[in-house]
Amino acid sequence: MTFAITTDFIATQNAKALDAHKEDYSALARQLERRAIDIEAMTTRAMAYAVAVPTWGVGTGGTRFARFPGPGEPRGIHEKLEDCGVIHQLARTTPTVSPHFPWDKVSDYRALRQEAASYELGFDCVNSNTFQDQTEQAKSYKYGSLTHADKSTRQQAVEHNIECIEIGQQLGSNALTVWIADGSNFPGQSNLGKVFDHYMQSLQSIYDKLPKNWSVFLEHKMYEPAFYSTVIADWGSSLMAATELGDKAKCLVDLGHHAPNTNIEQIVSRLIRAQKLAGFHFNDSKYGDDDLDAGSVDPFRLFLVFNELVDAELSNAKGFNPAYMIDQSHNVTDPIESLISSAMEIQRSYIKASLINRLELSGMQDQSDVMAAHRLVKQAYNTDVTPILCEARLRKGGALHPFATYRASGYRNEKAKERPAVAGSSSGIV
Ligand SMILES: [Mn+2]
Repeated sequence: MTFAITTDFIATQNAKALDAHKEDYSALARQLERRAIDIEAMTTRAMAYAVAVPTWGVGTGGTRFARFPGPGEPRGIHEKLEDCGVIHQLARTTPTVSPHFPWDKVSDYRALRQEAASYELGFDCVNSNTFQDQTEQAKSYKYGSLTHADKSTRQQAVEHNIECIEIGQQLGSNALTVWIADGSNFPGQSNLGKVFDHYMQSLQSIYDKLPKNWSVFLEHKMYEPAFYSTVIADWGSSLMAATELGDKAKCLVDLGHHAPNTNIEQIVSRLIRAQKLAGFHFNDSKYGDDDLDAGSVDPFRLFLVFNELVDAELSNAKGFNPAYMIDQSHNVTDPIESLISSAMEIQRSYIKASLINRLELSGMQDQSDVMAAHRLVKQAYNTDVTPILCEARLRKGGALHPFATYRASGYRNEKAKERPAVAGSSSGIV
């Protein structure tokens, strides 16, 4: 019998905090009422919001310098699902997981789907991996995968992506996310035009195998591991590729894959207009990384991204149906705590952006009333919507305070006893 956090335990913890929560919720309801905002509508929106958790996120991450494993790390997909289940059980906003292959390979995917369902989890986009070599792999990806100079290496990478689609179909997924590490470290190493042609040919072969109702999400990344040029480095290359491929191809925005100071919310707006926004990989960064927890460094930027998303949602922008996923590396924290915290910050940004009166803002913009428009947006950002998030979790059977409840449960200590460390685990390396 493995340790699990029980419904009774959550209820007991919630009971202790209930009176204070009710007081805060009523106070916020009155505050929002003065601004003609119905708190119930916001709570309903918070309850409906969902973001996927990556299976690799529940393992401790690392850098190219070192990895410091934490206690009780999941040793495979089954334990990863168990941890993802806890995140959703407490925070109630991560009902799907995004698997990664070959890391999450099993012999029976229908059984895996049922196993996930036992934690009230479903499967989101599947992720392929041609950025590292696997044992038993014929061709190496050292000099590239989908854009490699050698045709048979490109073919091997294409076949892996097609296999991911087949696995995804069994898991109930409907999208494949493709990120490649291909690029170069030296001027002259590769022909910048030719590698893009190779990318297009390889992607076309994958695109042709997409089942009905499936999409392929193209993820760009400015640099790393290639440091001179990356084949799909920016949203321009991504949009070019997605446009050429067709309607089923869209551009995925990873918040950490841009140059510092890039106006990401504007990119989001452009992709929405082009009907090419696939969705997000949420994380945060200070410099050129993509590893920090969503909302931990620059919550205002996260809010501004959601300002564009909510605007598109409420104006019924054509073709707007983004997939939301967290993609970050947990090197110094308990991954479950980080993912709970990030899921709550993402949901918080969504609700804050929902507070903005769009009609009023549009009027101010039309009048070029600069400061009034800015203050309206800032007022939403400055509103503490915590009681709304608490209420949403409470109504969905989650924890009023997920972080505190998780700590009080002793889950990590129990798992440390059940899961002795294993050598060579690839979990968490992103
Ligand atoms: Mn990513």
